[in-house]
Amino acid sequence: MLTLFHAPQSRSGRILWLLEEIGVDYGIRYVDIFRAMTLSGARDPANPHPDGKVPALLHNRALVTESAAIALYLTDLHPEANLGAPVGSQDRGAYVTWLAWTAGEMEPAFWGKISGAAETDPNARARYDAAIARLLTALATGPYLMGDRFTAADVMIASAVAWGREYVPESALIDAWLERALNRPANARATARDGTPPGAVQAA
Ligand SMILES: N[C@@H](CCC(=O)N[C@@H](CS)C(=O)NCC(=O)O)C(=O)O
Repeated sequence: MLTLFHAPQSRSGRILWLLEEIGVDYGIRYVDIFRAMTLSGARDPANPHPDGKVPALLHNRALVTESAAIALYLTDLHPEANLGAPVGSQDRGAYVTWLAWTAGEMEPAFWGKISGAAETDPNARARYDAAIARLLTALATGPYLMGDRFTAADVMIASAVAWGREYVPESALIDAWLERALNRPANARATARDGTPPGAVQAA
């Protein structure tokens, strides 16, 4: 049994999308989180994540946290979905590299841009420029990050880029890739299950 601990409009949305892509049975436990950008919400005692964050995935009694680790865990668990790359396959190196890159390089690089550090700190600027260059280089071959095949790397990175689109340079390549990825039926199903954060104004 797979259970995703999820908070609406947060990083766990990308795992919701991935679970829909895989097409496996899963349950969602909606939990509250502290939201630093709006100073709202609070750590939820029902959330087993050791830091009170999302995503957290419970597979039977095994707890997995960190988006990249969860993506790897799920695509290894369900190789038939062809969204990852099995150990020993030709694509494995590139696949684990993309997943580790999202957490180790892309997110810190984007936060450097969002916080303004990239405007004043040459190291933050270089890290951001390198992240954008790596994305554009992959998409110049495309149509997906790993070539012809849509993978969980596209889920992870497209969801982050879509969230922070204004912090990523204008690019027809990026826009076309985002459209291809975000228009997938599994993303629509995930969006429908995403939910509304507590206290948010509901659309009329
Ligand atoms: N590196 C973690 C980051 C998780 C994270 O920061 N999640 C945010 C939601 S977008 C959260 O749960 N924040 C609650 C808190 O900071 O207490 C991952 O990718 O899984």
